[in-house]
Amino acid sequence: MIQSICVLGLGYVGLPTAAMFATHGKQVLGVDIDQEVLATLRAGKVHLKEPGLESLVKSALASGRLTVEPSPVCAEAYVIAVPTPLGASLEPDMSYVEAAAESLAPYLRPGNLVILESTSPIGTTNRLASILELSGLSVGRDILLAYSPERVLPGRVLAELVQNDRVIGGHSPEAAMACAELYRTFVTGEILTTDSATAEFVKLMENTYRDVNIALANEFCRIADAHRIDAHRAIRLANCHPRVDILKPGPGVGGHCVAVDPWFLAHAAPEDSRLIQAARAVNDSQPGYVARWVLEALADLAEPVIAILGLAYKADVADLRESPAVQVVEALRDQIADLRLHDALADKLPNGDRLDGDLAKLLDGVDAIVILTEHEEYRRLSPASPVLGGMRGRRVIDARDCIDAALWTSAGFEVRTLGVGSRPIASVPA
Ligand code: SAJ
Repeated sequence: MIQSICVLGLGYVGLPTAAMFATHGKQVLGVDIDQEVLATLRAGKVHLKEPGLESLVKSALASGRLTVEPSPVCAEAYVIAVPTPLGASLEPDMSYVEAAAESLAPYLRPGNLVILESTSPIGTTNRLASILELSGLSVGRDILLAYSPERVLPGRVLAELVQNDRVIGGHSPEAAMACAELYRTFVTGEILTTDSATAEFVKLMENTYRDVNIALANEFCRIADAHRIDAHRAIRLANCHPRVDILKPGPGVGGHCVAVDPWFLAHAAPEDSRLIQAARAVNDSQPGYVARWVLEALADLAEPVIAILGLAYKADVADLRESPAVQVVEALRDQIADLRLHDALADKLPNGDRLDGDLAKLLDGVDAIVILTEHEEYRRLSPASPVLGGMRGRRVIDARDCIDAALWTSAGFEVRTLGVGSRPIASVPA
């Protein structure tokens, strides 16, 4: 039974995983090269906004079962959970994974289990074997190697880490079994084992499926706009079919997973991934489409004062990484002189500019509200709310179909909803 674990990478996946192992009886060393991350954790804080994470990490640290350091030590198992971003030409950047694997070479001992968690291109786990063998040990004979990707939704990470079924791929069947046994420490979902290449493919399939589905929803939205049909009503009705599950149109696809993972497949098989690449093109063009749609909805206002509500890449997270809402704002900036930005959860922009959290103050004198991310605070906003009292105009432009248009209309607001019968005018600059 493995008792000591070293987790490399204390980000959105590595930190919850390290704390989960530590609070389930394992002795865990969390390793991160970012001194600020280590200092934050040692101060009993966490650098990520995830419900429940701070208290889980604090209890893991207080128990002494979780410690954090800048470099690994000898352990029975190693979990690599470092970033796998895209390079400048949309190629997978595996440098963090390779560096993490190289850093293990001095510490590996016979009987060790090495687990890759980072979402990676097909074949990565097998390629890691040659890096790990720089230790002089043989993968398969001396050490075991497996792939165990996460399937957790930001905002529900701790619950989903435990409850979700997990796919684990082994460099060898023995490695898959050993890895499955280790994750049964806290996973109550089913653990499904296979080979590493299949598990790598499965992970990429899951997020690519979502990206293609969202692209379809976004195209349906554009067609509905052109034909003055309510796309959301049509999608709800189509989803009544027992085998149809169309997702929601919006300003685009953000985050570091769904917008990234399809490129791992496209890079591996450029000639066999035309649909995948076309879906990426649709989703990447959606912020521009939505910006034109917003401008069309404001075309009758001279010198409008506009409030943007929601900058995070999705609802109820504070993460602005690759946010389509931020891209829409960038597209609007040179068309709207007075653009005020608010996010219910994030307190600063990617460039570090601080955001004013006082919504009432921000809305004072505003002609129109544009909702780009459907945080709960906005979904629950009543048209009678006093924070709206200082507005100069009564227009709400809802890019997420997240408010009750009938309720707001009856309260004297003019509501425009993306996908409900209005099409961007072609003359507006792209
Ligand atoms: N989106 C739509 N319409 C939809 C659903 C999503 O426009 O109907 C947009 C969102 O606004 C967002 C983007 O797509 O911009 C992606 O959101 P998502 O909820 O589909 O997925 P993510 O990006 O939160 O993916 C996360 C990832 N996990 C982590 O970041 C730790 C991913 O690896 C997981 O597989 C995924 O959650 C999941 O659903 O499990």
